[in-house]
Amino acid sequence: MKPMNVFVLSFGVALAAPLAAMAGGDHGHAGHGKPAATAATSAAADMVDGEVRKVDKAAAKVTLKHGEIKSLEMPGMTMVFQVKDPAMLDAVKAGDKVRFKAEKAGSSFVVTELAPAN
Ligand SMILES: [Cu+2]
Repeated sequence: MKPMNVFVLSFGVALAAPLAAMAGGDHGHAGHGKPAATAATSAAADMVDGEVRKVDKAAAKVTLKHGEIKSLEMPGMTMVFQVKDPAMLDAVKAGDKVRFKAEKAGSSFVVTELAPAN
């Protein structure tokens, strides 16, 4: 019976390891979005990937599904942004993949740069 006990023991260890790794990875979510972007030193480091959901040029607003925005300490989500200049919205439409830069202005967020992703 001894060999069986050894087998059960090592199986238990092998199973526990990946579970521990998963739990740890979850906690790291907020801080470890895109290592490549962190390494970049240019202004492009602040650019965030997003996808246009809705354009409201009359109100100077755009709804973006965006990835993590480190500078605003915001996780990925879909939300409405003001745009600095409504003319910025001429270049994009719903469904477009974009890269943008946003900053906090009072209680709202303003997109200061917006460009098609490709
Ligand atoms: Cu957001």
